[in-house]
Amino acid sequence: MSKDNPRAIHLKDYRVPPFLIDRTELHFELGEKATLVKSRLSMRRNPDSDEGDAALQLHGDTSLVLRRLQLDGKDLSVSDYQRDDESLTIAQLPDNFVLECVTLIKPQENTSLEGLYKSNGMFCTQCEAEGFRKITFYLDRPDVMSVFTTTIVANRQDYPVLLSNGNPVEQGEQEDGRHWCRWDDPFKKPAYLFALVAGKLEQVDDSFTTQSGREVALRLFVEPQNLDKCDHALASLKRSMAWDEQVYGREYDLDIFMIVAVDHFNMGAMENKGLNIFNSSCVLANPATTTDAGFQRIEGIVGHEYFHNWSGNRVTCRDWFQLSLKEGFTVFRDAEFSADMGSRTVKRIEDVSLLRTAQFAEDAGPMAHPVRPASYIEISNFYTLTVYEKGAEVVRMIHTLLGAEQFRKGSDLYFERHDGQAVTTDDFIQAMEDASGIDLGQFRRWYSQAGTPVVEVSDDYDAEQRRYRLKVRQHCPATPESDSKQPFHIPLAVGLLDEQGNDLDLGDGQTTKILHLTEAEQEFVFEGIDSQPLPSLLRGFSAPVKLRYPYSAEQLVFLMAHDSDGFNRWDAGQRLAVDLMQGLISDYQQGRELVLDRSLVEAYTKVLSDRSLDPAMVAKLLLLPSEAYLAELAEVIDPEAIHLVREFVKRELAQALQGLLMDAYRHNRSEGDYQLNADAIARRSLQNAALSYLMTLEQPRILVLAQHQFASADNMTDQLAALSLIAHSGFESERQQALSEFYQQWQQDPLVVNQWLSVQATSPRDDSLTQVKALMAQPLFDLTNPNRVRALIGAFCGQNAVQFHRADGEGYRFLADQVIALDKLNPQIASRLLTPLTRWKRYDSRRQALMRAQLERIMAGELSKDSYEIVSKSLA
Ligand code: 0A1
Ligand code: ZN
Repeated sequence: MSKDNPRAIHLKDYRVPPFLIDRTELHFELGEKATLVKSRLSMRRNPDSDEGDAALQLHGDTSLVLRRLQLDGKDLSVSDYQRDDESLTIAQLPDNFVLECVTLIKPQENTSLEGLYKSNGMFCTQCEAEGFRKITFYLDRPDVMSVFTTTIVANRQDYPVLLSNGNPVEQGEQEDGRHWCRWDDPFKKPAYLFALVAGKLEQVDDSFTTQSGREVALRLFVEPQNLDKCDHALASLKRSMAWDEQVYGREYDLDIFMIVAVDHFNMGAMENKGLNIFNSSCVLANPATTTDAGFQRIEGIVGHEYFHNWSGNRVTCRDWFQLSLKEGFTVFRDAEFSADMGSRTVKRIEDVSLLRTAQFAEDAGPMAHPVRPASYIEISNFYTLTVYEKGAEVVRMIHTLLGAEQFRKGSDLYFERHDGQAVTTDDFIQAMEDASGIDLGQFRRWYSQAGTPVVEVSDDYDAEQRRYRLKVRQHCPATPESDSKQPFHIPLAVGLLDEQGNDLDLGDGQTTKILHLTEAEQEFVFEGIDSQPLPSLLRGFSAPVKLRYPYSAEQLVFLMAHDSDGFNRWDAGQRLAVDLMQGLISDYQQGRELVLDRSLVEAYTKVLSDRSLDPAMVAKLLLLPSEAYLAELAEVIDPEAIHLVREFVKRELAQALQGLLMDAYRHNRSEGDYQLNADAIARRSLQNAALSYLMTLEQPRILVLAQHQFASADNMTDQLAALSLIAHSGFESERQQALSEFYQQWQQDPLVVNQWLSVQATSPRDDSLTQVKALMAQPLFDLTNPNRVRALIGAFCGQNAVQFHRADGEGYRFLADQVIALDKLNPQIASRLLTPLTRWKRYDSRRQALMRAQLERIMAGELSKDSYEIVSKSLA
């Protein structure tokens, strides 16, 4: 992109809106060739604005065809307003006025999936962050909140269901085969929460009685073939509603809550007021087609969107820099909900794994930004792991610092003080401070400073004085926004173990103590300690930092067996495996023979032999650090060495532990008696973890086990696990047969076909790029369907490091080709796909040059703002 490079928008330039919209009346006439949108906006000058008699500048995309504009009932002519690519400006307006506008749009041609578009013949919308301006001219910013009334007119035959936000108030028939429906949303909301759906949909009904005794109708709309996949989402929704009442005292506010499932969707789901729209992959489920992880994911996302009704909708963001106000808080809420519904430790392990691999990598790359960014070119690029996941960690730390009770007082105050307002992350912290009396002054730096702090701990023990000391240093590497960082306020949860592995009493019966790190260097002294303790540091991952402490292998094995903190027991295993694997990676690079240290075998033997452990925990303990995590930790990433070493360790462990693994497999396998509960899920996870180790042995008898599991499975967890092991194995004809049988069985189900594509895209075999290209050429592939793109291109480039980073650079060329093609269709998906290329500086010089060359090739063409921002920042 050479001409007119897009400009950055800065937080420091924020100004209150010069105009407000009290009432928004919308009228849609949906048509196959075009859709007519009439708006009637009751507006006034904002008394809080200092911009005097400023002109009104409405947002509006170039694609809008303006048919008519009226001010207080009088037509405006072309000379009364100005239009450019992004806006429409009207000067000399009175203090109060009604603006009426007629625009024409073409949803059927909208492949960006922002604004109003069509998915499988159904009309639907996605307005966050700035999609409403593709529907009509408006003040499309979150601090302009208005009540909406929406009338939808459409052909009854093709669009029997007409939905929008709020409550249905009127409906009727016309003589031309069209019908209409009017919706009224009494709650003020910004335009990003507007939604409209029209289509041939079936519905499943349920209801929920709130704590104050109001009955709320719950309605899930799906395409007819998906009616058997609705129960889980509805059950999850009811659990979410009850949980938010119990834990946060938050009740639902409308008489109806609707969810619609659509196949074409850029993100996971959207919290539109009263009318959530979901990517079908994040809501539809049944045991035959959905894995256990899928079920859990859906429960979490349904909860997330529902929780937004308070944290996001009733109280929303002042501007998009405050995105983490709603997202960080809501991710924290959904994580706690999932922890309460299942295993708290397992949920924590999963969330921390994601944070430590993907978010830490983001923090170390060219797109690193604070939880509250200071500037952006395209806001869609800032729906990131930093804003969501690190943002949730920051809220979690506030919870840790305040304790559950004070935190609840803080959230009550926040909701009460700001109900109906658009506010900032600082307002959130202020409410927490005001309610608890705890000073969060220094803590606020977590919102303004990017980067992952490193915490280095050393210790010494004085037997004579019975004194134990921890010395702690923190520093944070430079990131694009700043080279030097002020110390963070880090809550470091610590326990001390005696020689038997029991927790020491750290005062008042406390076995875990929160140390407040606030300076670059600090010392913490523990008195009355009878013998040298072993520290258990950063329990529960109490802060999003990299912790360094020189544990020996022996100490880690001890922590794995004894730490009372479940998360740290798992993390000790990860540290042990990481240390060994890093050694092996360097052995491999220097051509030395690979030999696996016995400590890991011993540790895993204990884990597998301990029948008292929860099988879900055993499965987690057995899972070796991922290739992505090892890459994140590496100085210079060597994808091939990482992959080969991890496979080597897995095979060595499988060889040494064959008997125990086979026992674990047999003991946890249940045939023909499918259940979806915590115990059954845990057993399946251990069974499949064991099988995955055993398959590395490449023994025909194990292949037979996997084939039997594949053929006899009564659930997708077992079938897909077996398929992927067989498909990634060296058994050539068997893999082809399994892949083709699976496709035959599931070709009618697009969500399962996506899983089938991903299995092939993530194969470490040398032919996987060729396979991916062949699959793209088949009619089932569709570049305008983001789920297909993610399942195939996204999975290959983002989850198959060893093949994507092929030494010949063909993986990079492939990604660049796809981004160039996709950027014209769907800029959000194109720019998200780019992530793996942005990390080029982490690789060896040969790969660096190859990756850079592809980024430059992309940069040379016409680019969307989305992709321009990512590529230009990567090359800077
Ligand atoms: N707010 C939604 C997800 C979402 C994010 C970005 C979007 O467009 C840029 C659209 C939807 C959520 O957190 O669930
Ligand atoms: Zn969200």
